[in-house]
Amino acid sequence: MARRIIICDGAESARLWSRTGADELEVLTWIPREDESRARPSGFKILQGGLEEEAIAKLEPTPEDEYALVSDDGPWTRLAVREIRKLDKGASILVLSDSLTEDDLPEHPSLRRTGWKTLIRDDINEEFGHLANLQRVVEIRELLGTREKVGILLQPDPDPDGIASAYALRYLLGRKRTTAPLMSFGQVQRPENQALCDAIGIEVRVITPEELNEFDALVLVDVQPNVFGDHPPERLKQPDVVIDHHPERPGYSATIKDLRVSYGATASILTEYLRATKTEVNAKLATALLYGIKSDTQYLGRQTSDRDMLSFAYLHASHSPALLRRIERPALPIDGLKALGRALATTDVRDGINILVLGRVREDVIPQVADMALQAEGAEWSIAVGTVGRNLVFSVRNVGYVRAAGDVVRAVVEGLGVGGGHRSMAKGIIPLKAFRQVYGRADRNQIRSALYDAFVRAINDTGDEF
Ligand SMILES: [Mn+2]
Repeated sequence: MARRIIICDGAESARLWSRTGADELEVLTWIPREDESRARPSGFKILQGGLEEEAIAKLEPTPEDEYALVSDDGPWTRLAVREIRKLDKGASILVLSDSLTEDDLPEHPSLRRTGWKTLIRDDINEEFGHLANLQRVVEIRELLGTREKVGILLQPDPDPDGIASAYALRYLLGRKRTTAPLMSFGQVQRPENQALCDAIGIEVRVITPEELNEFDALVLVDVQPNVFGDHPPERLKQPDVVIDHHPERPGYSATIKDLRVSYGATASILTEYLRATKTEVNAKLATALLYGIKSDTQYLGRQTSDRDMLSFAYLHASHSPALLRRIERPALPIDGLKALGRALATTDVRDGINILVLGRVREDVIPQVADMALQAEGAEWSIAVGTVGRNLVFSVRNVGYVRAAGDVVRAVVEGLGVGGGHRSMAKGIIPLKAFRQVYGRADRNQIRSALYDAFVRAINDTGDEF
């Protein structure tokens, strides 16, 4: 178990530390000032031998241990950092001081300064949390710093969480698309995901497994090698870095693995990296990460941890609402708007159901119309239907306190097509051919009345008779 080695400069700081309630993993030491040798603060031991490498070595620190230096004295603190570094060049060090500024402190990559007020326990845990993230970033930067070309690999058909996280990692590494491209074995497909790339200016390169060998380092983000099948390309079995929130999978070894299964999104991990390193987060980056968390947690719904909430709140302060809107509501094509106009002309809410039949439209128009149709007065369900290629495609929304949309859509398409979804959002596809076989025609009126009847049946079916 990693310990926290606390070294206090004088009795006063040690007393304050002990008064706020020390943690059992903490090794409490202090160095008396003049005339203080008999004023032992409770729970603290004198660091025998003073502020020196040998004295600290007697505490038998391991590389996992973290340090806190409590002092308002610049020379004392600089000396302490120097002696600790002799023992462990990469040690994590937290400096607690109100009067020292960053300029008073020595250069050390894994060092953070915070004020006395963080001696209140929740804050100090938070600070150590930042410190652990900082240490992780230092390790990643060290590992990848000398590599010329770093490939950042996402799952095939990358999702917003993966795309935003990879983009943030590249930013954190201070690299450009030429030296750290975002890559996938498959294209970005869903319109919202493409909208994210367009709005932020992110390019995801589609590559073949052979092309992995062109890179001097390989980083997997929001994904682990098993996603690429039971026999992934050899290069994938030894990535340099894996950052993910999915359960750990066997069959590969990575130099650095940061897997946080309790997190709802990888974007929350990257947000913590950015915070810990005090990296400035611009509006584009904040918006991308915010959208990544939002979409992976279904707007902070299921599988959301406190960590996701904190990151979301942090990003919210600097994101761009206009940019987020552009991603979530991609521009409607003019003929889509005309189709919407025709459908709206005959809109009618019956039994809480609002069905809009759009005719032939671009597929991404359909979910946007379904979102809007739910706003009709009295509507508990909205269904937007369009013809795409040889299929009827429909998006379904509900107000949330009724039967789950996914279940309803599965019942509606049973024996006809495919469909599914979540509590309040779902999608279905019925081939026109199958529709005609059952209902004869596939004109607007027929589509509307057939779907209306099918939805009324499915919504009111509680499943009890089975
Ligand atoms: Mn994810």
